[in-house]
Amino acid sequence: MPRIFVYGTLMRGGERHHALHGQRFVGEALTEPLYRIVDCGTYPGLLDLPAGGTFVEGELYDVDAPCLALLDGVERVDEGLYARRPVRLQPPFDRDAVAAYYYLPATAGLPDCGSSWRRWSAAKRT
Ligand code: PCA
Repeated sequence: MPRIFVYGTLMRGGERHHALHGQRFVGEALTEPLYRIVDCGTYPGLLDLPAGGTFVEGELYDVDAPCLALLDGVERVDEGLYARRPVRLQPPFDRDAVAAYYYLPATAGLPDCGSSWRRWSAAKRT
């Protein structure tokens, strides 16, 4: 079963969490400090930043094939909005093959969310 790291609207309490209905929640997870998340408006975008990124907080799920296809649709993979690619997590998940949705469009000028979309978006609402 593919294992997916979600860091934005797919997390519990997020607007698109329903797309993970019935899938197995594995646990909360942190990436290695190789990434950045930016605020794309109403959702975050994950970027690769090998030379000085931060860790990102998220959740892990084991998903079945129909769910994976649904997630690719929700994240508009075929339109080039996100790409599902391997992501590196901290222990105890560092040996697992895990994928995440990376944001593909240009991100110049988009605010940096730090390590947590949940905290960032909560602060925006207040
Ligand atoms: N949904 C996906 C990628 C960004 C977003 O808002 C996720 O939660 O991981």
